[in-house]
Amino acid sequence: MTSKTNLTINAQRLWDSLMETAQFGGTPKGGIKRLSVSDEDKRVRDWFRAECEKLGCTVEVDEVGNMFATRPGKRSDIAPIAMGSHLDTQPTGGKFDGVLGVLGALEAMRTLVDMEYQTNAPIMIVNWTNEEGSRFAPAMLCSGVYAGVFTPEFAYSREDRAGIKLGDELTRIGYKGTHKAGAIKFSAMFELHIEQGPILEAEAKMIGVVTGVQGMRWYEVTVTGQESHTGATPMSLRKNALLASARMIDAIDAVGMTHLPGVASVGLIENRPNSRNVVPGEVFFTVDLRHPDEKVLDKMETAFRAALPKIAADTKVTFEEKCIWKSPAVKFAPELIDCVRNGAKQAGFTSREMASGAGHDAAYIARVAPTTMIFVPCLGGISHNEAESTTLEECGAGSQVLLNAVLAHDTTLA
Ligand code: HGY
Ligand code: MN
Ligand code: MN
Repeated sequence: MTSKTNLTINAQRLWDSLMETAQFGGTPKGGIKRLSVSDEDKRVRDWFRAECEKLGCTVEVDEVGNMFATRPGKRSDIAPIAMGSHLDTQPTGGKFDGVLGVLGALEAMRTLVDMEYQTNAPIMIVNWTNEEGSRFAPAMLCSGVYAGVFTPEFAYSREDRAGIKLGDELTRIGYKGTHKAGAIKFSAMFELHIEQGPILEAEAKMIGVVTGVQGMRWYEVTVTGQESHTGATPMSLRKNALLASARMIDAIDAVGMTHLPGVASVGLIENRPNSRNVVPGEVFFTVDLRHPDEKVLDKMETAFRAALPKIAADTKVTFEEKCIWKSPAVKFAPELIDCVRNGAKQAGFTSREMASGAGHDAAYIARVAPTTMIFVPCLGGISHNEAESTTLEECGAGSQVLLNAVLAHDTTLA
C-alpha cells in the first residue's frame, strides 16, 4: 500500500515536459514568446489538456479560458485541492515563469496516478488565462475574473496594442468555455513558481515558503507636445513629448529609489511619430509601482503624481495619466504555509520564508480560497528574460514539495 510518505515525483519527466512545451513559442535565444491567447498559447493548452486526459482527469474550461483538470478522490462530497499557475509568457519570456507551476502540478498528478494513490479530496490543476498582463493589461486578469475582481465582459474588452480584443482571441483559439468564472470550486490552491529574484540563490536555499505578495499598481500616461521639424524648429520653441517623458521617467525612477524596498518602473513606451527628423508630438508610456505596504504605495503614488505637472510646464507639453490597475498586498493562508514548510522539511530541503515581489494568480485566488505559494531559485534571480534558467533538481524539488504540501493538506480533510 503506497503511503503518502514515499510518493516521489520524477524530476526527469518534469524536466522533459518543460523542454517539450518550450517549443510552443520557442525563440532563437532559447526563451519563449507565448503571448496570452495566441496561437502558441493554444498549442500549449491543447498539449496540457491531452496530458491531463491521459491521466484520467476531466478538463473543464470557464468563460475566460481558465482550464481546470480534475482527478477524483475517495470523496466526491468535498471540493478539490488545486495546484495552479499560468502558461502564457512575456514577449521575451523564459522557460519556467508560470509553466513550472502548471507542469510541476502535472508531475505531481502523474505521480499520484503512477502510484495509484487515492487522495481524500479530488486533486485539480489550473491554468489561469492572461497572468502576465503583457499582451492584455492588467496582469492576473482571468484569475481576477474567477475571484470576482473583474467581470468577464471587462476581460473580453481588453485590447492589445494592435487593437485586438481578448474575448475575440478566446473565441478564435477555441478556449471561451461554457462554465461561469468562479463556478468551478476548489477548497485551497498551491502555486509553485520560480522566485524571479536573487534571494534563494544568494542564501543557497532550495525552497521559498511564500507568505504573501506585495501591492502593485499600474498607470498609463499620454504626453502631448507638438510634432515639428527637427531642423527648422528652434530649441526654445519646441514642445517635445519625448523629452518631457524622459524627465518623467527619471522622476518615476526616483520615486522607487526614495521608497525602498518599493520599486517603480516604466516598461512600455510608444513614441509618435517615431521619425528621426520629427520632434515627437506624442508619447504613451506605462508605470508600475509596487511595495509590500499599501500606505507606502499611497505615498509613492502621490510622489509620482506630484512630479509630472512641473515637468510638463517646463517642457510646454500636456499630459493625461490614469491608474488602470490596483492589486493590494496579500497575505497567504497560515495553515497552507505550514504545509509548505513541513513539505520542504519532509523532503529534506532547506527553506526560508519570504514575500513575493512579483505578482501571481495566487494573489487574487487568496481572496476566494486559502492559498499559498512555493518558490524555487532561478539563476541570478533573472526572469522575464530569455536567459531565465533553473535546474532539473530545483524544478523537481518544487514539484516534490508541492505534492507533499497538497497531501499534507489532504489528510486534514479525511
Ligand atoms: O507583473 C508581474 O509581477 C507578473 O509577472 N505578471
Ligand atoms: Mn508568473
Ligand atoms: Mn511573469
